[in-house]
Amino acid sequence: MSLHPPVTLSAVVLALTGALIASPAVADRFASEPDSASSTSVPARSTVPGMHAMPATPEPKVETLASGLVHPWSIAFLPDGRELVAERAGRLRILDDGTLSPPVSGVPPVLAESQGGLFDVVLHPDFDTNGWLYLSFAHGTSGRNATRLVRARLDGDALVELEPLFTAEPWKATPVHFGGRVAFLLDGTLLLTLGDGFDYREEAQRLDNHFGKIVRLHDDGRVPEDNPFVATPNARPEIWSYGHRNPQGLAVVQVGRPGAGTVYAHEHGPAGGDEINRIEPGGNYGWPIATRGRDYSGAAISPFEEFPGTRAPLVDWTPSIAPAGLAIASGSSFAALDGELLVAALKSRELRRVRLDAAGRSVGQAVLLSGEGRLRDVRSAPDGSLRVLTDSPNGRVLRLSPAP
Ligand SMILES: [Ca+2]
Repeated sequence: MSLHPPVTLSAVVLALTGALIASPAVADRFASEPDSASSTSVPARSTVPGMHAMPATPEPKVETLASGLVHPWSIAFLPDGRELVAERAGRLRILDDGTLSPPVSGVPPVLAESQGGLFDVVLHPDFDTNGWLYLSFAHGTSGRNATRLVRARLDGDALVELEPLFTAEPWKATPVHFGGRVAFLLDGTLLLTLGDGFDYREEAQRLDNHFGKIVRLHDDGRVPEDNPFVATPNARPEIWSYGHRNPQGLAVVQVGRPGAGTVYAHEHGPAGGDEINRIEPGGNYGWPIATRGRDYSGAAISPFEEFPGTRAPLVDWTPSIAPAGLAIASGSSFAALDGELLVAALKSRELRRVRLDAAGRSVGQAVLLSGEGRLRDVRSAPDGSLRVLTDSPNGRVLRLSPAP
């Protein structure tokens, strides 16, 4: 018997894992994932679920502000009117009056494979005075990676003073289901969404890891003392909510709005079971115990669509639309949309409006935009217009405003 059997076993497992991940057969394993580039599924409109009667959708005016972006993932608005666009390939660009800058220097290396890459770019609420911007991305290799959050300052065309703030643990061996959305709460702390890594879904129900979680941090990465599980033995203290699959939409109702501070997130189900949830501290959002989704094989994941102790979604989309970005309409120019959730969808290739009642139930859905391909993100711009990012190797930034 070897003196070091664990080392030998680990080496074998690592080698096998690496070989498996690199093989086309296993890459195809993720082909049904709506976030994978190989996905080309376009359902007929009649199969799109969840549509209810709504007041007539205003026909927006659509302008293309930029094109030629490689899978743009998020956009942020600088105080001087310029916009920052994150491309999944690992580049940050400045959009200035219709002109895209060369890539900003100083962006950390990202794992730009499969679903990995540069994800969110979000400004600190006090960006005007402190200059911090936050980036989330896939860090590592296809066989050993994690979602990471950093902050840095923008100095001209460079990121400086880069500070790593958080890296999800443990590392995973799948290049998919990273989560990666970031949003600040009204108290100045921030939330970061983390996916279940696809192969680790049971871990979403355990508190000793970061798979399938939303975590909450101070703006400098410290753990807030009032996080819900700081006193729970063996729990990761960063956890804010758990039981998520792959949350790629996150939005907070802003000050002065009804329900200020309310947090909404959406997440990809497997085949079916896409959800919008209202996120509350300590909440268990059910995955994979409670879901309406099924495995891509058609096999049941769980016999339970609801389960005691888990939060039911506000909205379930079965079949899936593949929600990938979320904004809350401010109404400052799209008065008809005021307060609605706006969802960018990959698979159904649409920007969807979701109207909620005071109890948070979906009382109406409608399509605001379609025909532009897979949509990755939607944001409310300071002037009340919307930005929509198309998910493509030749991705675009669209500006939506009410037609005159
Ligand atoms: Ca759920």
